[in-house]
Amino acid sequence: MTTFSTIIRGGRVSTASDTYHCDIGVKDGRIAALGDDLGSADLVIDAHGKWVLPGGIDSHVHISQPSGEGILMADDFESATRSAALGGNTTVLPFCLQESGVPLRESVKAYHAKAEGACYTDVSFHLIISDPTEQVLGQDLPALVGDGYTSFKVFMTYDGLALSDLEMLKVMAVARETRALVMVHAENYDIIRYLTEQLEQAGKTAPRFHASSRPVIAEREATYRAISLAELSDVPLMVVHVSNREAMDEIRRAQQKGLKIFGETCPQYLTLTEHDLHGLNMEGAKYVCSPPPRDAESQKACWEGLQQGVFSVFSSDHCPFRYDDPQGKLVPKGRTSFRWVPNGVPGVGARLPILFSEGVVKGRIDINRFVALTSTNHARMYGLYPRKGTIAVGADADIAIWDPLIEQTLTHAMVNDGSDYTPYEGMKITGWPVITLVRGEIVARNGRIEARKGHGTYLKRDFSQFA
Ligand code: DUC
Ligand code: ZN
Ligand code: ZN
Repeated sequence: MTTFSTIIRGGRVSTASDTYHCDIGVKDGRIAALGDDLGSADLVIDAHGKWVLPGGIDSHVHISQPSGEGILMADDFESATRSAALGGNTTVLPFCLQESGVPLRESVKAYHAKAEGACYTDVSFHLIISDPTEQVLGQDLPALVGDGYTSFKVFMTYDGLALSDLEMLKVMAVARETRALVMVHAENYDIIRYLTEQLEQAGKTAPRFHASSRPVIAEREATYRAISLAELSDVPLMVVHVSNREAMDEIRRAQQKGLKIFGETCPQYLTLTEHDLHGLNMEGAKYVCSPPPRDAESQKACWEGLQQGVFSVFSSDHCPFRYDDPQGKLVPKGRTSFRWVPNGVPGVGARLPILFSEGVVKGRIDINRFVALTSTNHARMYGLYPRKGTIAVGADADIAIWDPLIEQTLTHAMVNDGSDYTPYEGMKITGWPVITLVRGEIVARNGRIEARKGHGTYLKRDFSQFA
């Protein structure tokens, strides 16, 4: 009888703090030993010349989320977690949206039904609170936090989603009471509404005007306001998808004051600019997301935020709509104005290779920061550590084995999600995750899925380490 089900032999192992050469012995889905000469196993994976890293945790993805009349999100749980696994991820955290007129618990149940038996990676849900009624604040939310839904997102913009400051304060009070973590989409709703009206009246309705309707000042102001509300409420806050220096500086200032304010940025803010929305005809719709990609100086700022620790997590904000599809980016109303183009870009499969190639290979960040930004800090932030997010005895054997030398040109086929494009098409990428193991089982190898659909399980989460 062998001691381990799997041994990963000869790789260079990195965590958020250390790098060392060792073998990894896996048993019952967990890391059972780290060392040399671990003996025999049913399966030995040769990792010489490879990096062996904690599997990616993408704590900001949207999957099968109701997105408005006539619009269909491009990914279900199968296709999204397929792409995630191919891109080196082992856990993803999508959002369960509180739907209008539906009891929150019912929305959660329905969302579980969509995920059940469909996933290749592990999953856990954040909630989106769109209507903080007395019932939600007093009963449903505290009960759901107790059941392991320990983080929720609030929006400061969008019809049907935006909360007033008063409502945000009430949600934060529940977070304070229950130790939940609040995530915020920070853009000033009225600035966007005002500018959208002005642009439309001037006939400026093409996708590129999406960026003009959501300037940096709208993001900066809302970021400052959200931080102020969190300070008043004495709760930690995660400002998601930060796109520019001014918003980042608000977060940095709060951190320097000692507040528990955290920031996230995403691949689109490192690699795209407003110029990408200027494509011919409707091509710019492919890049419509919020906040919008900005300019080269904003990209530089986002890199600094990653290097200096202002941003603790790097997520994809995977929010996929097909391009050439009347239920996607080319929804008929979207041709009449940018305001109706579904917001979001796919990225769950491309996030890690982009940061590895542009960050680690190009010397902007070291491998330990890469691991922290893509895995460990997500686990700490969202109550999954130390089961997830590191390579240590006792942790789940969630591991991505990277070939650091492969040079490829990114195509949509490589990320293989449910959309019909990637906004990162044509990028030169060095390094790729060649094997992804979820709880010790090979889920993806060399661009193919090997596990059965349904290997991924639901994770009930603990509290954030910061709440
Ligand atoms: N916010 C997100 O987090 N994702 C996509 C669209 C949006 O506004
Ligand atoms: Zn958002
Ligand atoms: Zn998002």
